[in-house]
Amino acid sequence: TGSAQKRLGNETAAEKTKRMEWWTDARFGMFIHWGLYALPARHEWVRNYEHITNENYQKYFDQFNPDLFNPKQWAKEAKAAGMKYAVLTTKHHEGFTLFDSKYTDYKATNTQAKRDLVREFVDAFRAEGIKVGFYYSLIDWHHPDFTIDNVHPLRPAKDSEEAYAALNKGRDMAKYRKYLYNQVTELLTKYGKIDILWADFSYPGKYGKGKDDWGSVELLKQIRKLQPGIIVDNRLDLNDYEDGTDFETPEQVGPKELEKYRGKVWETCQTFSGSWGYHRDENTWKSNRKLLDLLITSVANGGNLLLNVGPTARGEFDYRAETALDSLGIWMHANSKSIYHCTFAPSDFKAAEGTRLTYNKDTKRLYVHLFEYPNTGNIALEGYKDKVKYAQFLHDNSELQVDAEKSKGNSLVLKLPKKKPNFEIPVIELILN
Ligand code: H79
Repeated sequence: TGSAQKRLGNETAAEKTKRMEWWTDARFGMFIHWGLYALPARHEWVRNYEHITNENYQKYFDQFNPDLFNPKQWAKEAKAAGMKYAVLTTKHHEGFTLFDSKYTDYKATNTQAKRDLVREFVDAFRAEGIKVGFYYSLIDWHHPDFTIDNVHPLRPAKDSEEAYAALNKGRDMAKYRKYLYNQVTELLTKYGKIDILWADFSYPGKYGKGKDDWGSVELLKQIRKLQPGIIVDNRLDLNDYEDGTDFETPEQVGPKELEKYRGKVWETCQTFSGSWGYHRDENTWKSNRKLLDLLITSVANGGNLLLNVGPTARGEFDYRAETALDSLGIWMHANSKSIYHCTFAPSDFKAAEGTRLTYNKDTKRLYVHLFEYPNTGNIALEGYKDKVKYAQFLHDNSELQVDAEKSKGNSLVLKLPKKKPNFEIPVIELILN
């Protein structure tokens, strides 16, 4: 059967499915990107894009003062939007830690915030019954031992061995590797049960970094040992291992692209406006319809959506994020049964034009999402005729009658009100035989 794939542990496929069950059921989570980059407010990669030195970035550390930080409010808003888990940037590429690490001084505790912000996040979200995840950047543009590579803010203008060697005198990745290992160990020992670790990211190549730079094999073994139930993303560059990491992470891809992931275990992460950190001036905010599309299309292809908020430097969600979350919450309040514990439909159901299907295999319910609302007073569902016991709108359990005259052959024609219900994307719930 070909060459046996490398393995790290001895978990069976069934055990993995069981370990991940809460996560695949949840379908919808909140990503939170918060760090010093909230102050410049022009992208979390600002250090990289503008080639900023440690010295010139220091002003953001000095000025960091999140006087309105209230993670209980964040947790309430996540919950109201229907999100079941949240993943916070404990450290992003800039290297600043929101937690109190004993391995660095470059941490929230030493700013005007004067406290461990990760601790407060964990407590607040757990109190709302939301699972907690830690994003941890493998990349670190602040650490003195992190070697300058082709993604570093201080990279040479032109790639050459000599240029990198000159820049990297005195830098030692073995020391950084130890630092990374120590901080991940802190995160997974000091905050109780952690549900997700979201490591970010690898870019193997001549002037890039991958599993040997991070010590990924040893790191993942430590992660599994400290938190046996944890779910780990696939960005540690361990794809050679059959039982390496847990899920794929298509980032900022469109709904069409998500169809390719059907049958895999995956989560797409998406921003509201393009950047992940708070960006004051971006005017590329996704519409509510687009956000719903991403959520529904994720579930319709068997995946999760991790939707990002970038809180401001004062520690609040800005009004554009709040408005978007509110509107998702209104839809989810009425329609979340088509999301939680759902996946793609059995193959004998074809999605009618303008619809997307999700399916709950335990309740045997099929959900028809009306992306285009028919103005004809009915909808024809080809091939559904003998498979459906009862039809209703999901948001109010109002019956949708069969139009017996129009239902010819295998076609099931349902009568719909001429006027579209007051939801961007109404959902028909079909109770199957
Ligand atoms: O934290 C958020 C982003 O800041 C981070 N991941 C999300 C969750 C992220 N930003 N960009 N990316 C991940 C992908 C970056 C790809 C590129 Fe490249 C960096 C393209 C060019 C520079 C990879 C590295 C390919 C070439 C070098």
